[in-house]
Amino acid sequence: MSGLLSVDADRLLADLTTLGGFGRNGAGGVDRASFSAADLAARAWLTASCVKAGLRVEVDGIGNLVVSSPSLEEGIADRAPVWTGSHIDAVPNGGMYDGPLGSLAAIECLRRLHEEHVALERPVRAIVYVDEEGNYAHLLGSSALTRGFVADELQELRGRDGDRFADTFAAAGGDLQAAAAVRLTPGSVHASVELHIEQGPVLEREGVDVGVVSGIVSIGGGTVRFMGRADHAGTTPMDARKDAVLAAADFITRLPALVPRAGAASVVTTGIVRARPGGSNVVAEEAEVVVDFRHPATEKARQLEELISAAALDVARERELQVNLDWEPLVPAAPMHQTVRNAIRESAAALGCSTRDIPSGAGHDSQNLATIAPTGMIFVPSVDGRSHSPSELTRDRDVVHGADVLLGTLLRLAAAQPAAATQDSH
Ligand code: HGY
Ligand code: MN
Ligand code: MN
Repeated sequence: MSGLLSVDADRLLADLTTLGGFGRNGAGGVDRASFSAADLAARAWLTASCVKAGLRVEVDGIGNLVVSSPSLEEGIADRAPVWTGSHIDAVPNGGMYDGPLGSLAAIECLRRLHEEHVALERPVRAIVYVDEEGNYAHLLGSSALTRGFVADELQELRGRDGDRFADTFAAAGGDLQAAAAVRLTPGSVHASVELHIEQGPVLEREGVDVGVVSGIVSIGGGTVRFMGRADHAGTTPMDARKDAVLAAADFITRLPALVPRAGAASVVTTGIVRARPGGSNVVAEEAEVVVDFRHPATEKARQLEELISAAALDVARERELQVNLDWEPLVPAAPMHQTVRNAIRESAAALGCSTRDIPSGAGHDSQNLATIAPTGMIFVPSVDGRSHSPSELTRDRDVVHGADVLLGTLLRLAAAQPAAATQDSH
């Protein structure tokens, strides 16, 4: 890139490959839930490589990593910093770019600023948020920073494998009281920008280098639990059963016809279904369906929750079972801030990268950051639009483009005048 500060491409690509090895499974996917053994090993590797590079790594009360450069912050440490980062936890059998790209690029940008002793008007810090994938709660680490949790809420959280967050977190050295005390005050972050793979087909299909995210969807979800009666599979007549799995199946098959009533942009997913007691010769007593639903507008997502709840209650009433609805708080939709979007566009243009505005159907920590600071996101193309799968792939050229655009954006934000407080409507 002509004369512009750029990332060390080989180092960034090597780090992506190394990080992708933590939790790699036999199918070529990545299993790395936050605070799992693979995640703790990855965090230890990341911390050691940051410290070796002369950076400081702090761990906040919920386990987010905060990476800074002490030398870069001399004389400006008291000013609100520019944050950049993402996550390193993965969905089950996930890919190696969703989260790690933005986390490693953030650290790489900070390393380059540190190495070149770039004079900034405010600190730049790289953040690795915990449990973005919501094994315990949607966007756990950034939610703790922005909306905050009380310790009792954290006590109740369970992972997709049924483990208690409190136990797994404590085993990793965490303390629930400290986790409940990390909430940031508005103004404590000057601006935030996250690099992420698009996880969809648009940029690749249109041959565009960089997506300037306009807004992020509202996400809701939770567990719908049908409670029937355990009976013998051989001796119980079909019309005398209270089969919780049949109720769950009936509920799930009603959802595709239901979602368009909240708008064409609605999506609903039921990726986890659990039956208890789980014997093939036992009529299921309980069936849990974990539901994920989204819409670009928060009010429409709220309407989706009402429609889905009504469907569950209808099924329970018609089949004479009990049903329990346990919804997480809705994560609001977040418009991205014009000041950050402009900085991304300028940075991309300076590098000769083509751009287009693009909405995010995926959730991100940035939608939480947007509630306390001007926030933006940079997307780079996903091959075949695939993500949340071992097939997830972003080309090296696009990895480096994204990281260089991020670096240029950080330079513009860290030297920019304070951004206006209002969020841009997208
Ligand atoms: O689910 C999502 O959209 C994100 O990958 N956590
Ligand atoms: Mn993801
Ligand atoms: Mn992600």
